[in-house]
Amino acid sequence: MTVMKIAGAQLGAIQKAESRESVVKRMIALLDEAASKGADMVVYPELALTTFFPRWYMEDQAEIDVWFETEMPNAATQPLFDRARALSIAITFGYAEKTPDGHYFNTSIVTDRQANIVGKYRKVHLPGHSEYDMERAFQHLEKRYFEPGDLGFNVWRNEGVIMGMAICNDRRWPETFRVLGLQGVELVTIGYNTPSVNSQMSAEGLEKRLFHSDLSLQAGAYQNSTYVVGVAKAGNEDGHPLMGGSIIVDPDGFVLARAVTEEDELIIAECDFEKCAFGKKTIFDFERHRRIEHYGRITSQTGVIVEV
Ligand code: CDT
Repeated sequence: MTVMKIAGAQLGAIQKAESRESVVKRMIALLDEAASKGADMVVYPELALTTFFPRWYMEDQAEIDVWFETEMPNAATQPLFDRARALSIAITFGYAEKTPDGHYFNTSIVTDRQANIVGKYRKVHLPGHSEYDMERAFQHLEKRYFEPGDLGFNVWRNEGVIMGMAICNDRRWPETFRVLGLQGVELVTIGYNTPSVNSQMSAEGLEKRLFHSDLSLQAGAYQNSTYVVGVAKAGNEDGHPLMGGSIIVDPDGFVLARAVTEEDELIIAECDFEKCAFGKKTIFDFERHRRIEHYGRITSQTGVIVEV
């Protein structure tokens, strides 16, 4: 039986001018707080080391490359790995990755408690657009700066638990969770940067966005009988608000912990992975109940085909 205390380390705003070194100090402060609360693992957001740069339109490759990491760990993040090892806490966080052969991904890694990287995921579902869109009040240029992930949705047995990762927009797609669920996943960690209310949106707009995030994370957890930890980068980044709403969800879909601010904030919950077994053996016993002869469209088509 494996029980782990899992913490979500929500990060508040990171301004364009804030250095990676400064952000890593904030991440270490949250790691220390997690250690003081007995955490075994800390989950950080998508693109945790910098501002959410895909909101900025750039053409110059050198200007773009500034936001990418060419190795992990590197000089800026080594102190985080060192502290995690010293505290014996596994970590997972997102960053922009440039590979040695020049490919660009929105990536996350997970470590064991000795700070060894044991898993890597590259974001599959890239939202937004690739060219400057005059119609939009705010740009979301992930399709410009990243290629779709080429690693698929994998799991790793880490610290005795079957873990998988997804990133932000991936959480809105049931396929993400089901592919992980089919590999017996027990913990899905998901960092995100989701735009929040701006001057053109109402408070109801924010309520709806938070609801959709909860709905996606809770449904993914329940329908695959897995713990899910969703962690935000939140707050106002250079005039661009990001919503908070980080949550830890149990395999029944219930929220165990929830962030209440849009700042650096730690949430924590004890996760008894034995609790994943019940759903996997009963209502979501995939082996007994799935009818794959009717699921062909899931992998053979992308858009809607109306034939009637
Ligand atoms: N980072 C990320 O994937 N954000 C998206 C916002 C999409 S709005 C164009 C999300 O699904 O939260």
